[in-house]
Amino acid sequence: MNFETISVIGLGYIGLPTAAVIASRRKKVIGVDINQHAVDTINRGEIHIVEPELDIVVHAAVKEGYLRATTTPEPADAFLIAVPTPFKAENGNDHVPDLTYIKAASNAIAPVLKKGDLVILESTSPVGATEQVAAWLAEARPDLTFPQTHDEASDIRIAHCPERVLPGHVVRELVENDRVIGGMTAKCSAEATELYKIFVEGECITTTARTAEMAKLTENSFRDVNIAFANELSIICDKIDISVWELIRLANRHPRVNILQPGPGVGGHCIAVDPWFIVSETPEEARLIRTAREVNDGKPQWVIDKVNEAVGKYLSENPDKTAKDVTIACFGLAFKPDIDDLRESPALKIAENILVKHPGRSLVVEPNVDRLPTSLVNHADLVTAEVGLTESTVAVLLVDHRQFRTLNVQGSRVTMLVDTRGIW
Ligand code: SAJ
Repeated sequence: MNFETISVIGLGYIGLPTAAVIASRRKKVIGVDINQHAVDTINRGEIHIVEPELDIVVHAAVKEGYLRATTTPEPADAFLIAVPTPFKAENGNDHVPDLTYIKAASNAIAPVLKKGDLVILESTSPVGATEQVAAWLAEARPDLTFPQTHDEASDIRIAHCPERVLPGHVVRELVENDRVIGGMTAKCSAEATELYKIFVEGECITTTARTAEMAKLTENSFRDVNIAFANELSIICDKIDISVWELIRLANRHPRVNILQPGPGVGGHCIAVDPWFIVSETPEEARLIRTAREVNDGKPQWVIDKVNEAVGKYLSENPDKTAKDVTIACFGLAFKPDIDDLRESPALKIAENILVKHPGRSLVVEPNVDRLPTSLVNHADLVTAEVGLTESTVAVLLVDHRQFRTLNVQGSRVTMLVDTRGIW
């Protein structure tokens, strides 16, 4: 199969880097997004998201004429769908996968599909979503045949190939990581493999669409369960007065033990979401996966309680003071170190909860943003790390950004410390 033109639907954190990397291999790429601002930005050779090295790749691809963005799908030989899959509340279940964006993307490309085209679903999806895409496309295009009815002889090939790249390392991981390729038929897998071979240096391993869907959910659930283990340990150790950081360092000396790091909770749009797709499908069986989600989702409140305890302790040791005299500084708002992404961030949630209610002075240190989010703008001042340390009574470390690792906290005037990352 010769892929002359490849279309990427959804130009976000995954779609845009994928489109740009394919274009860098001198393939014509048409990026499609409903966001006119994103489309205009990309067509100027600029980017609307933060990801190292991406600006250079997009700029070159647009300048050399291989990448173009538009709001309306155009004919292509292959379509990669990379749109969000959040969850929604439905019939008393708060975490049902929401396929609205995938359905909209399927309906948008259906009119331009032609015999011989390949459609790939990259969005993280509940098991069965690829078959659902095939059903939506077949409904919209009764003049074409699809794998669910015509097997290897179908006009259109369909596969699921989940993205697995780590934010902050996307451009490298897109090329280097292995890909799981789940075609609805063997031919679908083979053609999808050919497409990924254009830019993937890792291995392309084929399986069924359903197994590929489950593989992605499994990877993120595995990480969530392991982080929950670390977070639970941190709560246990706090109660029995043991340093969890030292404990994990020691336990990890065992050749078959590798405990992850506790923190203020699990953020981002993947690890805190995807395990629910398994729980939602098999609620009776997915007991450990559900509990891990609950442990990690409960951690921010535990940190908030710790901060309130620290303030209470300071006030009881200083009876002449009131809460108004206490300055609280939160260090970090992002969902993980060294990025500017505040979406689904436990650090932001904790900072909002503490600082919005605090009657005294509130400070935020976040070296990766130049202004506070609207939820905090009237409640706190964005300051440098030095100001945060010199002027606070209670310092709360929420994200282990590299700038915070070298701060001289012991030599500062901070009276109370709440360190959720163990770097101070
Ligand atoms: N975290 C901890 N302790 C740890 C590791 C992480 O508290 O030891 C927290 C982070 O601070 C953050 C959250 O977990 O709040 C998630 O961060 P992450 O770096 O583990 O993962 P993401 O969400 O940035 O990316 C994950 C990756 N999945 C796996 O590592 C299995 C990535 O490869 C996926 O492509 C991505 O999800 C995705 O898009 O699904």
